[in-house]
Amino acid sequence: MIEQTKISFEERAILVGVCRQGQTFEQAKEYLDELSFLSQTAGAKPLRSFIQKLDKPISSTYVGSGKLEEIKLAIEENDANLVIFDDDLTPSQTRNIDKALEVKVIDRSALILHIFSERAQTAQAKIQVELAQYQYMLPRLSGLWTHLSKQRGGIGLKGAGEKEIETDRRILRNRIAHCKKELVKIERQGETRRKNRSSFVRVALVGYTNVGKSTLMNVLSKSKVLEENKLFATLDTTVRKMNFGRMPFLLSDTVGFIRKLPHHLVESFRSTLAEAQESDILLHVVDAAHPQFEDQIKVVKDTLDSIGIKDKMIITVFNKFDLLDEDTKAYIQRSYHSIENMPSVFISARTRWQIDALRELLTATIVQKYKERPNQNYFFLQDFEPIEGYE
Ligand SMILES: Nc1nc2c(ncn2[C@@H]2O[C@H](COP(=O)(O)OP(=O)(O)OP(=O)(O)O)[C@@H](O)[C@H]2O)c(=O)[nH]1
Ligand SMILES: [Mg+2]
Repeated sequence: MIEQTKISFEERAILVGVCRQGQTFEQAKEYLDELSFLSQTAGAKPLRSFIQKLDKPISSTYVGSGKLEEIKLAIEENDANLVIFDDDLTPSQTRNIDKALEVKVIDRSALILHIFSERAQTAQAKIQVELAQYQYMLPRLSGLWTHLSKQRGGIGLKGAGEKEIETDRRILRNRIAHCKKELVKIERQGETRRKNRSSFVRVALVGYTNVGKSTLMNVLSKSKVLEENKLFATLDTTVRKMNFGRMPFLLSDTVGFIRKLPHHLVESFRSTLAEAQESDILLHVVDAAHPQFEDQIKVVKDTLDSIGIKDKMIITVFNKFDLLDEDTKAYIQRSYHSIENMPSVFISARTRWQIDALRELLTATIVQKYKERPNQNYFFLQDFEPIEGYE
């Protein structure tokens, strides 16, 4: 029965968010644009958006009853069959909204988990997502039962009692334990692989989703990892051994971040992010053409912090400069010349503009990192020409 809760995403969706105290309406609108992009990535068609100005979401129904009526009307007018809320809903909110709207209701976390589950390729990513999904479902089981009894026309399910819910809870707990065990096995292999690489300086690309990390990986390494105008194109870490001149190092591309990333997902992706954790240098890629890029920088920093990635050498790479006018370029270059005393570069991975400047800075930083290593004789650094002849 637990499998039945999967959502099919050929849907016509209405989006709902709250503009909180301290937020501008413009910000709330951009957040909802992101939710719209997420729902399209999931395969749904966003038709209308609703934002209500509130100090914080209402505990019983997230938005007020008047707004719910408006939404109900919009559902009828647009023949919508899905409503997506921009925040996590409590089980009782889900139940109440469900009753009022009589269509499928999901929250932002469920949407992100769905996208991750569709995109996961490797055994590790699949189990990581599965684990996060079960953890998400566990406290929400009673709400899910109400959903299911409706979806199936109620036959044989109406009045599902605590007993059935308890059985499901037990099943979920068993599955969670099983996933965790499987992950430990896979992670052990990963650890060995990473240890074998430890003689090289390691560089990891990190950043908000869709900023151009994979595109930059392809430009720098001449490899071909998936780059797409979709959120969360990359879920698995790719590592490439590279040479700038005769100097070897490892470059890795990994999963992007987003605001309000479900915390279970962050937890279960910890091992995927180990590559970033153990790297010597982070290239923090920023989409300079995104209206909320400052917010995104903060989300990335906070997420890195929350998984214990601190005190790293970070080069901030402001990407997509080809999309900016001259004034904005000058403003960003002036304002972000360095961040916390660490350098920034301004590039376009698409047009290759200033890629050489990035290589130059990266080369110097890698050389420095090799030199800092105790008791290591890096012969290739002796007569290393930082720029000429790199591959
Ligand atoms: N205009 C412009 N577009 C770019 C640039 N770099 C990347 N893009 C586009 O941005 C989109 C996202 O690129 P990706 O490289 O997949 O981004 P990512 O950060 O790896 O995204 P996820 O893996 O989804 O987190 C693609 O459509 C790229 O073509 C750039 O310098 N300029
Ligand atoms: Mg990517």
